[in-house]
Amino acid sequence: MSKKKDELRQRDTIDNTKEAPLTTNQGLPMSEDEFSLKAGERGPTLMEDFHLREKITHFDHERIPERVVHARGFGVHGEFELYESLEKYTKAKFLTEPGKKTPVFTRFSTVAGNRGSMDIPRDVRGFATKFYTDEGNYDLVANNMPVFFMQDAIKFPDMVHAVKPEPHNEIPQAASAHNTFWDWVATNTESAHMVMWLMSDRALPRSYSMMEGFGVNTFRLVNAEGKSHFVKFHWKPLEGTHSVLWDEAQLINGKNIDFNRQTIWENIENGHPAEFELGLQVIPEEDEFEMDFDILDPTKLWPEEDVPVQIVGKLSLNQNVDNYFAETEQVAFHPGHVVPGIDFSNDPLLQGRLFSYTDTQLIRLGGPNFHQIPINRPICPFSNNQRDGYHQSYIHKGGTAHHKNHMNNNQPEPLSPEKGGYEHYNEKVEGRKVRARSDSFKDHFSQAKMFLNSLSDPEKQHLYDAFSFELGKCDMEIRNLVLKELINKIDRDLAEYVADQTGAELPAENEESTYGKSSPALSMMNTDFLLKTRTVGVIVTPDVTEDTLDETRSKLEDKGLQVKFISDKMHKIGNTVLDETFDTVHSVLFDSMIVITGESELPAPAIEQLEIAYKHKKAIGFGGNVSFDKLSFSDGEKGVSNIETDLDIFLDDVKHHRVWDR
Ligand code: HDE
Repeated sequence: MSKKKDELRQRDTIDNTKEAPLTTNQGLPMSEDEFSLKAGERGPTLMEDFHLREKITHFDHERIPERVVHARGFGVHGEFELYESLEKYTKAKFLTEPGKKTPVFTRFSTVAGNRGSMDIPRDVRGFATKFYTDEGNYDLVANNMPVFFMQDAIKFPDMVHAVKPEPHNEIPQAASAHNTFWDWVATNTESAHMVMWLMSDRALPRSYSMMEGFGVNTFRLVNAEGKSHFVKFHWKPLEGTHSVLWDEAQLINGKNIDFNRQTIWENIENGHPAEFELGLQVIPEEDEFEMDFDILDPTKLWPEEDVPVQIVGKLSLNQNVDNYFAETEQVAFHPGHVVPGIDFSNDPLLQGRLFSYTDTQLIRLGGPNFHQIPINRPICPFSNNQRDGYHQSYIHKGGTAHHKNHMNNNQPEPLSPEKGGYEHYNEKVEGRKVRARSDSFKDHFSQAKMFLNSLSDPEKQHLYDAFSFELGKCDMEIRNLVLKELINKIDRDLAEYVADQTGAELPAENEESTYGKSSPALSMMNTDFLLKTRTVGVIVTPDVTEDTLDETRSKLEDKGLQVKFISDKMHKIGNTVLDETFDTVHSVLFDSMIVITGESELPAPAIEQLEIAYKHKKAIGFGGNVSFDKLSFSDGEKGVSNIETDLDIFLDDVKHHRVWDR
């Protein structure tokens, strides 16, 4: 983290780890903080007890409204480093000085669930980053899916009402609702492409550092000469893009509701930053109409094979917050927080977003001065004539608060574009006022089909099963509606499968999209694979030796794996106390499992957990005298290897995330 940011945070820190007297909020040291002031030891409490009143009143007001969407989030500090100058596209300073490091704060989130909900529901993930640039804060408010449910912001409240728990009984929590969501989807088929992403494994990220980020909306980059390019922003995770299985997600949510946030927290504490590269897809303004879809349509992605992603810099999230509420909860993002050289397109979803974010902060953070909260403050100087309001924390000196002025030499003074003042892109716009949508937005199914065409077999099967699961929760009327209006118009095979699985009616006519294109970049099989940050649970019986434990740990940790020893109790073997028991963890919480025994037999929970790891296609290693008698698999099967003789094979299986062809 840059020095500047540290200094800024320093100013607003109360360090409770240091010795200090306990005071009231007015600074009055108190001699007592356990007993309220009473008339006699057994008597009534006195109204004059200002300390009690202050403490309880503050407590009563400790909660603020959670975000209406993206309520459950997890924030991390870091920095962004630019690889090479992008001056041919933009004049944004943080994107034109090679090697320039900009402090950032990123908040990952789920969308539908409330603040206390689980980490791995089937849901979209938010990926919002605030860049504290020298020219003001720039926010890249992204998701882990490149498209959205609708083409026009006016539909957002309807969609959110439909996707959140149903209004009469508040079921289901965190995931997309049943009847209401699918009713909305079937009656608003522009959602078809996004729904394919939501039913895919992308909705179940293994880790926040193993998912892509997409700015979704089309933005504009403007260079010093005033030339404009349309742009889509991407984050590419260095650890690759990987997901858990649906069955696994459901078990993880029960065993550790904080799975994703704990993973990133612990990785950072262990010195493994979450790393992503920033990518840009750029289309010159004059090529606006060259694609077979409208590039302003947020339900369409730009296939990476047609418009390559240029990698331009690296995001390294390397520092956990000091305080969740002060930082993660109070951070306020807005796609309208831009810097010179970054501008907007007429994407009708983006246009609505530009209104919504400030509006929501006013209610959530309680007034117009939320930009003064330390996590939201620019680190460059800022000044204007805005004054007063709730929670004003600056003391503005001087006798004027108006522009233009003579009294204060016209300060603060707007800067010309040449000197760095923001200038809106001089786009020519004309038209009649209409409530309508361009015909170029009318194709709802081609890219939904392209997404399906691009998946590997296991990914496709997971998507088929996800549709069947989700529609299986709906009334028959809704299942039939979704099959008829949506699925049958994307893919007949998918429609047949879901109809068969859910007992719904298969539409008589095949109306599937005939779009034949595929985009290999959309399959997670074509992503990067890294061993770093992968975890292994090592089941041991109490009769293994300390030497075996030491040797196993060091050879696995040497390769970057994170190791936990598990047994029926946290046995002390030599000087080593085992890390976990079959109750405190489960194989669903690890990427891979190893089992090592002495002469004793495997206990029942070990067998259960190994069977589940096997079912979830995880790499399984073994050592010592393990007997496979009570297991349904054995030595020699794919993804089951002896770590004493074939460690490299085991590690390769772990690195490749799953043994799909087992
Ligand atoms: Fe948001 N969105 N959004 N959104 N969004 C919010 O702002 C909204 C959309 C995204 O970690 C809210 O501060 C509208 C697309 C993220 O704090 C709210 C529309 C994308 C976050 C809001 C969209 C996003 C939000 C709720 C359609 C992907 C979490 C709390 C017109 C690019 C930011 C808040 C954080 C949060 C409105 C669509 C991403 C209500 C009206 C598309 C990552 O202002």
